[in-house]
Amino acid sequence: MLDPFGIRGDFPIFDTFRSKGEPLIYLDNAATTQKPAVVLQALERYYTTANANVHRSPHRIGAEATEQFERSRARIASFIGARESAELIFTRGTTESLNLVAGILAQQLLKPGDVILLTPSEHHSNLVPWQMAAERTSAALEFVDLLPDGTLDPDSIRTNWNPATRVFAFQHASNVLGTIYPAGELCRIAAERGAISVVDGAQAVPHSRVDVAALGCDFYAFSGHKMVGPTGVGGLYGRRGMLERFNPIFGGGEMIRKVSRHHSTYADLPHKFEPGTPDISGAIGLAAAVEYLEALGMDSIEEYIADLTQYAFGRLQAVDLLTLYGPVQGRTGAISFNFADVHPHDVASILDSDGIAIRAGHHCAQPLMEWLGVQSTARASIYFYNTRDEIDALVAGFGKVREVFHLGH
Ligand code: C6P
Repeated sequence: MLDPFGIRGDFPIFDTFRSKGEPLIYLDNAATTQKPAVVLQALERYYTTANANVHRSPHRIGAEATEQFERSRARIASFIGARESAELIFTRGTTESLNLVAGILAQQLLKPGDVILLTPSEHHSNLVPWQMAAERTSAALEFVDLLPDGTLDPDSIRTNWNPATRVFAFQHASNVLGTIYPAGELCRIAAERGAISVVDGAQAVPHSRVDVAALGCDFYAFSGHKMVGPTGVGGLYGRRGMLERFNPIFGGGEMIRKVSRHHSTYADLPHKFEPGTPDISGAIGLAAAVEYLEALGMDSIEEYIADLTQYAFGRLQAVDLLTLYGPVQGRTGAISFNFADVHPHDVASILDSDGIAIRAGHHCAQPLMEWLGVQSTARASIYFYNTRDEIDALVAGFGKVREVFHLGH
């Protein structure tokens, strides 16, 4: 089992708050995670020892920057189980990755009458780009049903499959319900029926060992900042066959082989999908994050988060007037709830006055809020540096909310 107290020493922000004498109980990890010193040092080291543009400059420092950037790609690609580093496109994060896939498929695949299949629990990042693609192509959006606890029934997806489905886009884990969906089985259903699978892995990669090749997905999107990496960098995995099949939709420097006045040919993978100067330090910082996670062990991280989440669920279930959403088992550390009829923003503000940081709102999943029959929820989300003491403090915090709103015990 991981030792969260030792691990917390790796994250300078906890020392910063301790030395200010302010508590920081950070339970907003599904929004973004804190950064360990090794990631911050990797960013500084790059800028102080090897800063240059990549793939362009003939000088030594340019070669060094390119070498570090491509080594980072290989490290991250291997972390997610890609067969080769050319299958990893650097992007700004999950949102950009999903927009890139949806834009490509809208331009080069989808036709009127085609179906894009989604789940009702998608983050707006895996919904709005498909709405745009549907508008552009006159394709239709369809949604699978969620079971009452927010899980999916693969058999009913098989039974109700519309043969016009060209794309099945779904999240690997929900940022609201915490549900982990059976991504491998869903990708298989799509593949057997000739549809392209697009997986939003924003909430899965930080929590468990993801192996995109074993999942058999066509595309897989993730963000660095939710897995102790820097903001502004993430990735789109694309199976080689898929990435070769499609042309880039953004043009510019370094994604070309030959440019004449009226025509261009494109570079090899992965560069044809990476126009312009990439986030070099971000990629290097993300590789440092991946190394940090691997040193702790993704299996140990998953086990620790599962254990603490079960502890949190047990304690929260015992809190009177608290409604919890999502499944008890088979989930990540994102726990959404409502407390009596107190507005989630008020709950979050009162907890914040005790140094407890949680999120409140629709969590960029408005159709899911509609499905739950609520406007918004509060959400505590756990990562591997959280402790049982912090969960206890969260539970105690509801006492203060009760007092402020004069709710009975
Ligand atoms: N969810 C949350 O607080 P970006 O912003 O591109 O890094 O990730 C977007 C995204 C896509 N899919 C899922 C399932 C997500 O959870 C997120 C980000 C954050 O829940 C910010 S809204």
